[in-house]
Amino acid sequence: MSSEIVTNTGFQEMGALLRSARSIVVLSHVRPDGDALGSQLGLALSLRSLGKKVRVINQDGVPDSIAFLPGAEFIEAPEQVAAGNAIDADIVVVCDTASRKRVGDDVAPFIPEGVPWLNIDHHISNERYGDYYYIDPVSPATGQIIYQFLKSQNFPIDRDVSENLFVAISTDTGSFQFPNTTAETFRAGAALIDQGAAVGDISQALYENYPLRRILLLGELLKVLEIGHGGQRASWAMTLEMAERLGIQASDTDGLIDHIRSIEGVVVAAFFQEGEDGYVRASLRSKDPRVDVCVVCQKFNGGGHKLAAGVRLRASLAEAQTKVLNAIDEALERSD
Ligand SMILES: [Mn+2]
Repeated sequence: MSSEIVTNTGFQEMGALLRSARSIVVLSHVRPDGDALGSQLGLALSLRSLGKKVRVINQDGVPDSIAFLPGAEFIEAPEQVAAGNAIDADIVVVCDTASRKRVGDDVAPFIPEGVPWLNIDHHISNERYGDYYYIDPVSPATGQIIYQFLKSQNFPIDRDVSENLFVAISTDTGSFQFPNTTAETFRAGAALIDQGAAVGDISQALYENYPLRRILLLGELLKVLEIGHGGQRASWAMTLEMAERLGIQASDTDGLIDHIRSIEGVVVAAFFQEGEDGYVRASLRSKDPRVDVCVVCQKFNGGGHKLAAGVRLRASLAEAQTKVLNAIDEALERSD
């Protein structure tokens, strides 16, 4: 797979589109993470400073873990939009969202027809939807693309914009550690700190403020840890029973997979989560670019990045584990 920027536009044209718009809707994906909401809000607050009317909508609202993001109160869940506050927009911007469908079935009905879409993302599996798309799969975070875009257009980057974009980049790079982190990422981080992002406070809010239930879940997961493929594969699964007993919320599990990715000798880590909806969600991480977990997930209609991908399977937990773990083992086999 190529690692070139995939686009039918460029920062100049994107800047012109947004400058000429009066009213703008900014979206991202369901179950938003730090990069999704940080990118949405960073862009939206900058556009608001330019005098634009901006709506920020997310199907699942703001998870507690990132509710500290400046401007989080502007994010509307579909219920709020439905409460008689119809959307008028000249353009729709979608951040960090690999397919149109991941915007969410509850958001889609509120998006006005016949309005151009601008899709800004870094997922290699992005479906290139929208009238305009700018996909940079080398960028470790959509927040880094948004930063570069705002800077190129001299759009305002104040303290609130900086903090949102810093969170976006920090969370998608494992705090500037994952292999997708480049000198460009540190330059963007440094510039955002210059503009007012408080790195110590942000890092504490992100990484030293977990609810106790998350740590208790970690204890349960350690008991069901499975190592396979000669020590190259690690996996664990959260059952519905565990989630209910501990009161686990969607964002509580973000990043837990890093514990098993960090094991010596492990190349691929997998985290299975049994859902109430009859689906099993699998998150995969790879430490070796020759073992592409995006390709593994695409087998089951998921996607993401080479080293971090996910998929939802309609199956029992045991079935999902068998299917995905076999596919991982095949990928590991091919790389030997
Ligand atoms: Mn992202």
